[in-house]
Amino acid sequence: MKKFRHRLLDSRSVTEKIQIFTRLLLTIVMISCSMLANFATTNAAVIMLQSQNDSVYPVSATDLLHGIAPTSKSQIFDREGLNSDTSGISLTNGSFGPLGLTGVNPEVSIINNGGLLVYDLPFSTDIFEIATYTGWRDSGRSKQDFTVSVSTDSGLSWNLLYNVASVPGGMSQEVRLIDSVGAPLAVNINAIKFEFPNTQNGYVGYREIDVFGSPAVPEPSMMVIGTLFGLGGLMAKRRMKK
Ligand SMILES: [Ca+2]
Ligand SMILES: [Ca+2]
Repeated sequence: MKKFRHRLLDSRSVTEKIQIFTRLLLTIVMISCSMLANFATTNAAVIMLQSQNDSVYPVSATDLLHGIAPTSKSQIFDREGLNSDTSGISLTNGSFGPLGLTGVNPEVSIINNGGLLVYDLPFSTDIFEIATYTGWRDSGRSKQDFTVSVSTDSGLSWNLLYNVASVPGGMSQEVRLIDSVGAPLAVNINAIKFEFPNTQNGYVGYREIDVFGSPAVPEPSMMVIGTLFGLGGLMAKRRMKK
C-alpha cells in the first residue's frame, strides 16, 4: 500500500502534487477546527457540590497538592489563642484532623478576610476536580466563600474559574467543583490561586484543599501544527531525493 502511494505520487506532476498537498492541508484544518469547536464546548459549566456535616470528612493524600506548601499566602493567622497552623501546610497534608477544636489545632488553617493562597502545580495539568474542606467547633466559621483562578503561565496572568458562595451548615463542610459533562475544569494549568475576600464572620477554619487532575495532553491545535511540520518535512525530503 505504501509503495503504491509512493508510485502514485511519483507519477504525478509537481502541480498535481501541490494540489494534493493543498487538499490534504485543508482537510486537516477542517478537522482541527471541528476538534477545537468540540474542545471549546466540552467544559461548558462548572458545578459546585456542597454538603454540611458534624463529622470528619475523608480527604485525599494523593491529590496534586499533597505535601506542597503555598508559594504565596496572606491573612492566615491564629485567632482566639487556638494555636492553629499559620504556614498553610495543614491544607495539603492529607488529613482533616479531629472534629471541632481542641487546645492545640495544628490541623486548622484560619483564613481571615483578604486571605490568599497560591500553589505552583508540579507539572502542567488538566484539572478535573477541586475539593475544599472546613471544620470549626460550630457552624459559625465553616461556611466556604472564595474565588479560584487558574494560570497557564505560572501566575503571570489568571483566569477566574469559579466563585464559591456556599450556604452555612454544620461544624464541617465540603465543597467540590467539577465539570457538568466530566470534562476538565481547566487545561494546561501550572498554578492555581484561592482568594478569600469575605469570610464568614471574618475568619473560617479550613482543613484541606484537594486538586485532582492529570498531566496536560497536547491541544488539537498543537497536534495540527505538528502534523503540518511532519508533512512539510516529508515533502521537502522527497524533493531533495529527486
Ligand atoms: Ca490533600
Ligand atoms: Ca489538612
